Amino acid sequence: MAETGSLPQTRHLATEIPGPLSKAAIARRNDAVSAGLGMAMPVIVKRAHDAIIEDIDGNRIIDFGAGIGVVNVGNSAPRVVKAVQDAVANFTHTNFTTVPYLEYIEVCEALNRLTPGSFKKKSILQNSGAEAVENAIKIARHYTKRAAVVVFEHAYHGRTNLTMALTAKNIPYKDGFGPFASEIYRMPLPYRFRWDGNPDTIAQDALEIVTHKIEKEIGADRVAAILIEPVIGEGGFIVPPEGFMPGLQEFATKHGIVFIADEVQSGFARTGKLFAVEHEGMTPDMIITAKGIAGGLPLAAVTARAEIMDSSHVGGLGGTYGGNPIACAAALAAIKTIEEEKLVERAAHIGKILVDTLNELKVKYPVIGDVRGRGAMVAIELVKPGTKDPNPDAMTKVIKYCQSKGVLILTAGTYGNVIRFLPPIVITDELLKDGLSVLAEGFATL
Ligand code: PLZ
Repeated sequence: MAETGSLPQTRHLATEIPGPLSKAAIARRNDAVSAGLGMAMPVIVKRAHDAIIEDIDGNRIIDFGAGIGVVNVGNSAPRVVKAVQDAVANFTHTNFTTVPYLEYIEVCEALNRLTPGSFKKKSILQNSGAEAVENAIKIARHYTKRAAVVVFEHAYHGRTNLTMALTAKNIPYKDGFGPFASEIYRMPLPYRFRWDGNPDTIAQDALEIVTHKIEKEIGADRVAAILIEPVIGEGGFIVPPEGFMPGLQEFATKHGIVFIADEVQSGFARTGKLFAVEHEGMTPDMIITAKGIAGGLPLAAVTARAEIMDSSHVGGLGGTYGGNPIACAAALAAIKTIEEEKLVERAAHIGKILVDTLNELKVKYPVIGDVRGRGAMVAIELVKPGTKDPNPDAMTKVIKYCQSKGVLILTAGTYGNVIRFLPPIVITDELLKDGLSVLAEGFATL
């Protein structure tokens, strides 16, 4: 199904960016909407198909962000649009714990089938990644009858009170928003680019530090869960070194700790596997999914071993909208799109183009300190040339240049110096290369 709605998959500048209509609408935005919300790109969207966003001035912008890794199957993916239209005409809401419906059951069946691990699994559905993370911790605590939760440096898990506590970075996520939930313990993360120790033994060394800290500072038998992003997302697309996560899971299993993978950003074909943990052949006890699961509709899930999911009392889990039928229909269509359009393979192909091109740029521009990622989840970290000092100014200049030429690129990183690439996985090679050529121009202007 190569339909692209009615939007040509080419970049086109009709006005300067932002154009006059966007400027006027953004003035209204600033007047009506809380100043606490950021704005990555100053344009107002009119419609979007596949990897092109058209703004209200008629500019066609290349989408390298996919709504922060959400529309992996493309903006307004044809199967998703059709499924939503059909579903909304049948019923809009009953609440699954009032009157159940098949779409919810089928999404859970799909998750239980698609997530790694041949053991019996069960799922619940929620509205957002943060809500799913909250539920994952709730369930793991109830199951283990323990309180402590282990998280890592550079982690991002959401903006609710518990998930702010789980998140590492103060500005902008936590500052002034506390007090935060207790019993959260943060461990060092082996961040290869910034690791002082021996790069050859990084996984083993980090593992020793972390397990020692858990045993001596918390007590392994007090820990309910170890929670980690298999590719650290907002923290800067850091890939934990091979062996670190499997070693952690082994430690967790030995001590009766629930090992949880937060695949909210890395999941659903993004990294060239359906789930990022598959790169190391892992089968986490529990997997949290959201974003890419439903092609742009709000849906999230917790999937885990059946005995963990069944440990809560009846009525202990729930929520008014969790697993909304329209979002579930969208998820079934998104999953079908991933399978039928072979988007897992496609993500690996996109990743190769990205990494090859970015490595060429790295040779030419010493401001690029590191190129890293998995599949179509790739980032570059910008530094002051010849050092590892973060260079957020260069990042801002390059991003602004790209925006002015009609390319939307997102940032990330604890030090605010990472440019991340998360295009819809249906992006054509031509459009991807056009966007990357604009990026190269951006580096040339520095
Ligand atoms: N876990 C790994 O990446 C969301 C945040 C955008 P929600 N990341 C994008 C922003 O600035 O608010 C995310 C994630 C990981 C959890 C979440 C939270 O998912 O759907 O935003 O709640």
